[in-house]
Amino acid sequence: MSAKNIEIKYTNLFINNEFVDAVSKKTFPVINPATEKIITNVAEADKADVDIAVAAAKAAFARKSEWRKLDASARGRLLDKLADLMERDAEELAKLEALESGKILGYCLFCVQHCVKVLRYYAGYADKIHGNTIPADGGNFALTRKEPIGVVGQIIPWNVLLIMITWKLAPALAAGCTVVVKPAEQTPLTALAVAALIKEAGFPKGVVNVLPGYGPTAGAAVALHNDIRKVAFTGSTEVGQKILAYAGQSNLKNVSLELGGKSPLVIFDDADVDEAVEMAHMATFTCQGQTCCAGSRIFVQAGIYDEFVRKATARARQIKIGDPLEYGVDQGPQIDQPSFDKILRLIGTGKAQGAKLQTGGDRFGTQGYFVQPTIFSDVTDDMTIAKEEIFGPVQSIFKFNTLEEAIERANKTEYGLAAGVITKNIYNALEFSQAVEAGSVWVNCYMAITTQLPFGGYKRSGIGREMGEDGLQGYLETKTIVMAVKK
Ligand code: TXE
Repeated sequence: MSAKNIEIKYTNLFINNEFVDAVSKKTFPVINPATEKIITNVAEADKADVDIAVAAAKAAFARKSEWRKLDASARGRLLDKLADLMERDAEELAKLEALESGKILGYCLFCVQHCVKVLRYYAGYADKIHGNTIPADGGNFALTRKEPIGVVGQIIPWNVLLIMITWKLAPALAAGCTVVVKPAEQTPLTALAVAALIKEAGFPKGVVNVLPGYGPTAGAAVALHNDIRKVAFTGSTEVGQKILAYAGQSNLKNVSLELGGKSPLVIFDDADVDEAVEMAHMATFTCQGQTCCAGSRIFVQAGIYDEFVRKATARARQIKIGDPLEYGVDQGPQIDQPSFDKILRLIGTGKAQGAKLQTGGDRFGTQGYFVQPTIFSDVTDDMTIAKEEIFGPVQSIFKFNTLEEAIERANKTEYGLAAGVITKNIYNALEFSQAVEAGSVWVNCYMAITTQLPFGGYKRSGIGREMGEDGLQGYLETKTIVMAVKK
C-alpha cells in the first residue's frame, strides 16, 4: 500500500455500536492541513445527539446490564483484544492520523505503538481494582469498595488524538465505566476508526460512543450533561476553565483537566552540549511543537550559551519540511488556520520585542499550514513568547547564571505541566527536581512518558493525573461499607 492510499471508512456518529447520521443531518468538513483541501465531510453531533449517546451509555451502565455483569477479567480481555486490533491496523490508523493531523507518519506509528502499551497496561489492571478492610474504631467490620464512577464524558484534542483517546478510554473501561467521547473537530476520522475497532473487539453496545462535533455545541453538551458523572478534558486552559464552570453549573460532575504548558528545560554548563542540543531539539520540535509538554523555554547556563545557540540553530536548519505522509519528512504542517495564525503572530511579537531571530520566523511555502522551524535567542522572561503557549515549532533560548536563578525563572509561569534539567551534577538535578512546580520532571531526558507513570499538571496546567494507577483512580468512586458485628 502506498503511503497515500488511505481509505476513509467511517464518517458517521458512533452510538450503541452503530454508525448513524446526526439528528440534524448536518455534516462538517475535515481539512487536510498539508493542502488546505477538504478530505471528507463528517456527521456533526450537537446536543440532541449527545442526549441519545448519554442515554445509550447510561443503559449500558445500568444495574445487571451485560457490561456490569461481565467479570472484571473479561473487561481486561476486551481491552487486550482492542490492543491486538490496534496492532493489526497500526499502519492504517497511523496514516489516517497523519492525513488529518499533519503529523509525520513515523511519529503516528510511534503513537499507535504507545496506545497498544497503554491498553495492555490497563487491561492488566481490570481485575486488580479493589478496596481495603479497615480496622475502624468501635469494632464494626469496615471495608471499602472501588466502584466505577458511571457514565463519563471525554473531550479530546487534535494534537495527539490517538494517544489522548487511549489515555482516557483505557482506564475508564478498565474501571467499568461507560463513555461518550467528543473528539476534536480537526481529527474525527482517527477517532471513528477506533470506534470501529471497539465494536470489533466485542464491547457491548453503548459502552463507548463517539461523537464528532464542535466544542461549544457537542463538547459543551457533554460537559453540561446531568447524567454524566465525570468529564475528562485535554485542551486549552481557556476551555478547561469553561469545563470546570459547566460542571459547577450542572451536576457537580468530577472533572480532570490536562491543559496547556510553558515547560522549562534547564541546561547547565557541565552538560554535553551536543546531547543537550539534541534533547532540546526533540523537546521543542516533536509534533511541530504541538505537544502540551513541549520544552518551550530552554534555559542555558552562560558558559555554554553561545555554543548551544549556534549548534541548536544548525540542528533546526536540518529539519526537512513536507508532506507528512512522505517517508523522510521531519515536519508536517500545523493543525489549522487559527493555529497557524497564532504561531505567526507570536513569532511577530518575538521579533518586535527584541528577541534575536536565529533561523526561521515565517511560513514555509505557499500552501498548507507549514511554519519554518524557528529559533529565538536572547529571550527574556517579560516577552510574550516567554509567557504564552505557542504550540508551534519555535524554540526560545534564555540565558541564566545560577541554580537559584534557574529555579526562580522556571517557576515564573502560570503553567506547571513538565520540566527538564540536563546536568551531570546530581545535587543540582535533585534541588531543581524538588523545587520546580511541575507534574513531571525529567532529568537528563525529556518527554519520558510511559503508561506506568502519572502525568498531569500543577497550577493552570490542570487538575488530576492520567496514566499509571493515578489515572485509574480518576474513574473510581470509593464506597465505605460498615457492618455491625454482634457484641
Ligand atoms: O483547543 P480547545 P484548540 C492549546 C494550544 C493550542 C490552543 C488552542 O495552545 O494552540 O490550546 O487549541 C473542545 N466546551 N492546546 O482551539 O479549543 C474542542 O472541540 C467543551 C493544548 O484546538 O481547547 C476540542 O475537542 N469542549 C492541548 C477540545 O475541546 C470544547 C491540546 C480542545 O480544543 C469547548 C490542544 C467548549 N466550550 C490545544 N470548546 C494540550 N493540553 O495538549 C472547545 N472544546
